[in-house]
Amino acid sequence: MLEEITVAVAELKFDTIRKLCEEALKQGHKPMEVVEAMRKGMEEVGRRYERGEYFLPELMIAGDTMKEGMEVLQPYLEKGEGGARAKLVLGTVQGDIHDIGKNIFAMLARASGFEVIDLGVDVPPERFVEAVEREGAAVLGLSCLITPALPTMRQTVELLEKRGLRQKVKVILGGAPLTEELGKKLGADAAVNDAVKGVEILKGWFPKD
Ligand code: B12
Repeated sequence: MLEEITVAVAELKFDTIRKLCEEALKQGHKPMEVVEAMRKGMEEVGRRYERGEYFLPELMIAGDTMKEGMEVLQPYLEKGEGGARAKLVLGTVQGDIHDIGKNIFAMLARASGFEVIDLGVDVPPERFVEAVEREGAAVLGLSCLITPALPTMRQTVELLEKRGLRQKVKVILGGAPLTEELGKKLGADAAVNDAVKGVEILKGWFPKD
């Protein structure tokens, strides 16, 4: 079933994804297993794009297909613990408009009791820093999927430092190209390519009292 979902995303089967996700949940698969199956399909879409078999329109249909599937899963992912552990400002960095992974992380963080202020996509460093200051956020989460936009993550951290806010806020980076090592180079406290791991890190930073 999960494999079928991966193939459906890779083959851009927008019309069947909803049914497949519902079926997988009925069969007892966890919502995050279904998300992961779709994410694998997206990886295959990326490979086909690199090989010149898919073009921009196919990337767009793939994005819509995964969003359609996420609509089925959203209510299950949002079922949460309630209460607020900490405030998190989140967004996709300037130069990048990918938001599916960011939105998944936002849902999971909310379900774990974090208040998420989502600034959307293509967010310049200045807007992130302003929001952290205005909201008194304890965490800044930055998402990035394309390598040319990675330096903006570093610039955002540097601007936090300049404004004297870096000590007050934990910075977590996420997105397919991120590794722990790269995260360190970019000046973050953590970097992951998996939303579940990201939320585990947040919970470690802000345990429930
Ligand atoms: C769908 C897609 C699109 C859609 C995006 C739709 C949308 N609303 O997001 C559209 C069509 C808009 C698009 C556009 C482009 N894309 Co595109 N796209 C993809 C594709 C196929 C899937 C991305 C995706 O959603 N994956 C599924 C999600 C669930 O995975 P994820 O994002 O990694 O998120 C997970 C984790 O990383 C984590 N996470 C994510 N963010 C955060 C944040 C935090 C704080 C935390 C803790 C965790 C976390 O949680 C998620 C769940 O575990 C990828 C292929 C790939 N291999 O990723 C290419 C890909 C990312 N795109 C690529 C490119 C080149 C482009 C374009 C430049 C194409 C063009 N010529 O115009 C443009 C970019 C425009 C721009 N300025 O941003 C390249 C990037 C190459 C690179 N290394 O730079 C890729 C890798 C394809 C490829 N193999 O070449 N794309």
